[in-house]
Amino acid sequence: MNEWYEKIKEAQSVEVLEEIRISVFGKKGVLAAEFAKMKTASNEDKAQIAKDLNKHKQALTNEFTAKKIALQTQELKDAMLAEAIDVSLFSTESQAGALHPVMETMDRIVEYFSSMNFAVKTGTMVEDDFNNFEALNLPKYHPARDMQDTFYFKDELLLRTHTSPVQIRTMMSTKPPIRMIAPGAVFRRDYDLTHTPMFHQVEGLLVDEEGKVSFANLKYILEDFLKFMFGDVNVRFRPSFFPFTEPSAEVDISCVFCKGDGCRVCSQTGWLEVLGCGIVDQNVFEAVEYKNVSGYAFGLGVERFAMLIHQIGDLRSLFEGDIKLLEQFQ
Ligand code: 2NL
Repeated sequence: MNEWYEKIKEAQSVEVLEEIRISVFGKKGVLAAEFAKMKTASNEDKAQIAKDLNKHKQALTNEFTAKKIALQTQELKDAMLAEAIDVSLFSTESQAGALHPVMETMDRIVEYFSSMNFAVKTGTMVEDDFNNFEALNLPKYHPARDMQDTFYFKDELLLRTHTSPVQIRTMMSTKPPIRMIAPGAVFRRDYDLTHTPMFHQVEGLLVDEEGKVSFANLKYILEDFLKFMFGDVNVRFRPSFFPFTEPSAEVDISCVFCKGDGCRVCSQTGWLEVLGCGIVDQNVFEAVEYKNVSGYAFGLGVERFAMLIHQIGDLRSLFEGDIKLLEQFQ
């Protein structure tokens, strides 16, 4: 009998203890076997055997019950530890949004010109023929007005092809001097590797008394602006043509990819075109009935700036809303 006290004491799990219980207290267990021996015992011995066996039965039951409670308590403790949730841990990371690279670039452009005291003005995307074309020295039958290039509604309404109408409307409603930029979405019927039907522009306009505004003023501010945007780059002005400025120039920066050595992006020239600008054509001032003034203006494509700043190869990837692209700009 005594060995069973040891076995109960040393049981390592509830299952092992259960096997012991069956071996001791079960129908075919040791206690049953011992009690069975009473049948063949003499009458004098019977009482003593029964007394001893009942003492063991009681003692083993006490041992068993105590051990079972101890083992169950321990197993519950182990399970709780193993499955525990540490409420002091940080939760799994949630996805934070971020500004789209085009908007971030636009904000930086606005930041520069705001610091130079340019007012920021916006208008509507649906415009009319006068403000989008006529006032900008783009008369009827000018090729830029072609149905192929412009989204037209009925009644001479259209989607603005540049943000210049914001500047025309400002001049129509405000006396000079003017110092403003017009950031916003513009629309052209164009879709390929380097063109999307909607893109963003920032146009600038400065108007003051006749003789007060020079090409040198324009060169200074654009050079300073481009260094603010692209860092330590070289800047050059090339003669060009726009209907609304005379003289006009296109502005290049030294290639941000090859630093001017020549590569695929700059077509081996070492230069990247980033801006158009010029001295405001007198025909524009006539259209808005401004007299005895001079001014400069410029225009740029924000997507192109964003691509050069972030080294993005394909313009269209800016518009696909692919989370894998956007995640890189957190
Ligand atoms: C370009 C060129 C340019 C302008 C925009 C302008 C506006 C008024 C009067 C005169 Cl109200 N000019 N805007 C002038 C020169 C160039 O943009 O390449 N844009 C992407």
